[in-house]
Amino acid sequence: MAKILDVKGRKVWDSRGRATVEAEVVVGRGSTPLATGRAIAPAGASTGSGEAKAIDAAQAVQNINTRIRDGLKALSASDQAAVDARLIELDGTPDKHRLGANAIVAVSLACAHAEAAAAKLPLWRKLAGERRVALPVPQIQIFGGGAHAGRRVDIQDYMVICVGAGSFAESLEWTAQIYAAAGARLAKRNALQGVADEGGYWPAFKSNEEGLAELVGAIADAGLEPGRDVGIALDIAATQMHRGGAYHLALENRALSSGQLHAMLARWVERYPIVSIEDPFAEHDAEAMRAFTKDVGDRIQVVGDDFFVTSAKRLRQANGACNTVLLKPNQVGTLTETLACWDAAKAAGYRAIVSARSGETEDVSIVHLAVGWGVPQLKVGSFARSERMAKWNEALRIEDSLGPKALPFPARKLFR
Ligand code: 2PG
Ligand code: MG
Repeated sequence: MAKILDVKGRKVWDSRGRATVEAEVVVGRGSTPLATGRAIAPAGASTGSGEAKAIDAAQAVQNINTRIRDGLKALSASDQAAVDARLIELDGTPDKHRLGANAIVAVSLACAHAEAAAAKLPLWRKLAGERRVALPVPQIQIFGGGAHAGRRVDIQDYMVICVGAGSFAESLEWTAQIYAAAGARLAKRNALQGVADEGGYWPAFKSNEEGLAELVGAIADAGLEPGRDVGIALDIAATQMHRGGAYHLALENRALSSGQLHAMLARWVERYPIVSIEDPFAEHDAEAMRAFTKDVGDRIQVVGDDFFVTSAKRLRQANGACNTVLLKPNQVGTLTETLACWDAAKAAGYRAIVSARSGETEDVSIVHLAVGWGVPQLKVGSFARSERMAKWNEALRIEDSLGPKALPFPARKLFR
């Protein structure tokens, strides 16, 4: 059984040019190294208050090179739960701020990579064991707003889900056409202001609803049928617009009560081919979340991101709020806790989506988690910028390597 021989931290840089943490874990037998695993912590911009806390990257690196290395040495690398339990114990705080959630998530993931490398398996295969796997259905951003684009529009993510696609590769083919069509439409109207943090277009819309109309137009321009071939997914990231008990739509210069926001979103669900809405209400507005799920949850996914912060405990207490959970390893800190949230979701009959953060890197670990754990959806940002494309391309490689051995692509089963 391979043991952890060494753990090393390093300061590296993310897609927003901000410092982040890379970890390397060396595993071996006796004192002979067998394999090294490496992972990088991502970072959010629209974070939930219940998230595990990242600390200054230089401090997090120092913690890896001292307390974490000393604490993990000689542990069995194959026992991910024991490694993660040790990390939690070494930190000793409920929100992981002592060692830093960025230090902890990088080490936890690097350990999984090292273990897979020692077994000479891709990480997804190591996680799946003998189980057959499917590629996850991608949610791909076309327009970016909110905290990722100077709040030029209030809605954070306008995304597409290729509900009629027969494979991951086909989803990307369609998305490429939609992304190009959307850019051309905006450029023609002089409404293209650049590219937001996750690679989606940063648009000059006059209202938030205009983004929906433009998206439907772009899908049609790409020669696809809105609703039948391609559905719309939104991340309202409503915590970001909630102040003093009201939801502020800055673009439209108005503030809405929970009930008014509910009515607006329900009208959008009637009018547009929406299949998924994330964080429609703020993280503490559980009553509104429940009422909305009751109203539209039989037709669309109601996704909790800030609302659940990848916590199995919060999911078990959801009591009818949302029907889908976003899984972000750095929101909770370790792989074991992320997997526990997915297990809790399955037990409660909730769907799940593995998600990247707005600050990302070339690290593609989350693709392996989605495939290996059998999570049927993946959200990685838009269809531009290499920190996004690296992940989509990794999924293509996995699909290619599986060939006919893959389980059927789940898009049509989930959404039609
Ligand atoms: C979200 C994520 C990714 P952030 O809200 O879902 O889009 O954003 O990483 O900034 O929290
Ligand atoms: Mg979100």
